[in-house]
Amino acid sequence: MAGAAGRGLACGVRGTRAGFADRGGRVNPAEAAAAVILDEFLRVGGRDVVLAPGQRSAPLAVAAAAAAAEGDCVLHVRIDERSAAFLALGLTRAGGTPVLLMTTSGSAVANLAPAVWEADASDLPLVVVTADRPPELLGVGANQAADQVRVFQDRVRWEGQLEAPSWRPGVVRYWRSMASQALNAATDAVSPGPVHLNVALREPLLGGGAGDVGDVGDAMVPDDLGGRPGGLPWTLDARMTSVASVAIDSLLEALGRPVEPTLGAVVVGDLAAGEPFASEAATLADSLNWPLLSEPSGNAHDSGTAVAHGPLLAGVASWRAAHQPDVVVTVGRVGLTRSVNALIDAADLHIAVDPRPARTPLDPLRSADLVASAVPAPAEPVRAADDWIDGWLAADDVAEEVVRRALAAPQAPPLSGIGVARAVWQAMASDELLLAGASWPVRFLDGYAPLRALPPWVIGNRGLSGIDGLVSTAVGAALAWQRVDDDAERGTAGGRAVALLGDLAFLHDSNGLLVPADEPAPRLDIVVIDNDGGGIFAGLESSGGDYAQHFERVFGTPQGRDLVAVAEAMGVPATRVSDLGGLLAALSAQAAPSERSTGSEGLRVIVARVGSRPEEQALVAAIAADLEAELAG
Ligand SMILES: Cc1ncc(C[n+]2csc(CCOP(=O)(O)OP(=O)(O)O)c2C)c(N)n1
Repeated sequence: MAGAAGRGLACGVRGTRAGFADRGGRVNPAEAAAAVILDEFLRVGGRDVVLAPGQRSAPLAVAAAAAAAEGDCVLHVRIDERSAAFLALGLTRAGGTPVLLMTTSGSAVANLAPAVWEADASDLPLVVVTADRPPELLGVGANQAADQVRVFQDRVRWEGQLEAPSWRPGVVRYWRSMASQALNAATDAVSPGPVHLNVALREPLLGGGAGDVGDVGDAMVPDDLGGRPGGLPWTLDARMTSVASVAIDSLLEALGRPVEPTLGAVVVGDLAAGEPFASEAATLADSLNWPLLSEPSGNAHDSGTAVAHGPLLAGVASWRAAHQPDVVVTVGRVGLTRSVNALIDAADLHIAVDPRPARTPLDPLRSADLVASAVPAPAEPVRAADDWIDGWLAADDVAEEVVRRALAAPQAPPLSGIGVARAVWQAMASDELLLAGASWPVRFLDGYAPLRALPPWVIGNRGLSGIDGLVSTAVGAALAWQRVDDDAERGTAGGRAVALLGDLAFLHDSNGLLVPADEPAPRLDIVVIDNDGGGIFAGLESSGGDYAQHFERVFGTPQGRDLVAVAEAMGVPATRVSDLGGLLAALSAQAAPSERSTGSEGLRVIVARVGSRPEEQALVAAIAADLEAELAG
């Protein structure tokens, strides 16, 4: 349910007469409709508005700029719609509130698709408002006119077509209701996610004059353009669901299993920020003596049974066979590594916890015996004997030692992707935010980062694991994070953000570095693991045998660019480091910008020039081989 925030526009809509007084009592209905949409957004606690410029969307742009000038919203303007959309995604991912994303018509709208897809897969309340041509201009070759109806298909939870605003009785109620429906669908208690309001806009788009610009008479337009009193949204959706947790012994009974000490494990995957699942999963594992394996963005650590190197241990087939859990409880979206997938698949019983009751269950291996909406509560009779968890924890210590040894070995490159991921993880404070990029970066954190008592909060675009839009997502997430109040689920917040990206991901979204001078400035370090190309493919089937001859051209795709120069061309300071000392110095040198800094001040790129992709792959293989030998010995 959208919270009754009791806020709204200070100008423009509430106290409309004052807001539009300088128009001689005449109000352009397109401007009024835009202000009403924005007002409803603020009434549900929305704050950030992301805008890409255009002419057809002028009423939306003018309304947002006026509201931002009054301090009613925070406006972010970007020229590239794909980047703008990922910026909005990052803002809502780290900030937890809906974000309004507004563009002009035509191909601009198509550029939003990647972020809308990710928002769909990650259940994030991205509120897309697109300007459209009125019906008479569609299908006749009019300029910048495309069919925008159902452009996002089933990837949005709700879509509405707002008819071109004109003054007629009841029209304000219609605008408010449409905006309210969109916002309620985006923030739905059961199935939140992206929504699309497509707004036909007819000329004149701004100002007074002829055409549809009408008189503001009492009969037509009430003083506040018809908003609910007390700053409430037009329709408050109170259809809450509270999901009760069922104890693990009851679930075992329901599945016809004995209630007795059970060898189990808890695997935590990606979860939307702020959900209580991470701490509940940790409590379950702790109480049952079950190992706790958390993917980076699962953020579950707070258990004496937490295991840092689960993917490495599960990758040693002989060890896994001897330590295979009978029951695995997965929480959220799991599936980052093949080895942990194998562990889940081989369990007798798989209980999958999916916080999204209205959607197809998160069960990537189709192995779940039971799907639950809440993490099961622990039950004492199910608790495993100490030697079960002791075996896992002892092996985890061995794995940590093996990783350290491999990184320090003379044949290891002076700087490796694994070394960079570990150093970043260990250098960060608990009030900081870490965006783990797709491909190797997130997997290096998953398999190789050690346990930490007070780790940073980790996010990633794990809905679709795209390497697109990651710079923009990080910028948005940093901006939201830096003003999140302390939150029990995330520890403290408010500190610096760091993004850990591969070089191709960085280049893919280099437009995200364009933060104009007047825009809110993120405190963000982007650490690029520069192995010149797609490293992860080196470990897959595509690199070997007959496939090897074309590997570099069609998989590795080295771009051979100077990434420091790329960043600097975008106005972002950058440094290159080639050893661990240099990286740590660069990470600690980050200067906090002043409160009022804007643009790319506070944004920094650290290019970590690591060993070659084959060298990194050799390091991965050496660690696996050494671990296998140690665990066998
Ligand atoms: C939008 C998108 N396009 C393509 C892919 C497929 N893909 C996965 S990893 C990868 C290479 C990434 O290279 P880089 O960012 O340098 O990271 P590294 O593999 O070196 O860790 C590609 C192209 C993807 N995940 N998302």
